[in-house]
Amino acid sequence: METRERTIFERIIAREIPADIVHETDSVIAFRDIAPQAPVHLLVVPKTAEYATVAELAAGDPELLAEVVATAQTLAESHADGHFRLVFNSGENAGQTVFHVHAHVLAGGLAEGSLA
Ligand code: DGP
Repeated sequence: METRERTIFERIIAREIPADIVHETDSVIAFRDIAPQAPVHLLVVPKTAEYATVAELAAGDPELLAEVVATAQTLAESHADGHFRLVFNSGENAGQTVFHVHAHVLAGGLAEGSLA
């Protein structure tokens, strides 16, 4: 496995820095984004640091990707009306800043908003 720099999400998972954690299992954690872009903006993060992008996760552990998606649905139901946008930024030029795969779950009245 390629050695990667330790990211902020590993430090949140290890409880080295605080986060508003809303859900956790053995394999995934979810917490509120520090800079919300929607009324509900959660991040769903696989605990393993092995995958930087969603494509790597899909290739390496499709069941874990399915758990991330199912978690997004569950959280959209508990935090909003069950409707949500799921965003995976992949690569610097797409706005990815944390290279530990994570899903942005955006919810809470987005119907009038743009996709950007
Ligand atoms: P991305 O740009 O797709 O890599 O998303 C990274 C997100 O992580 C960004 O929306 C802001 C969020 N974020 C960065 N640092 C922290 C932090 O320390 N705590 C929390 N809760 N969110 C963070």
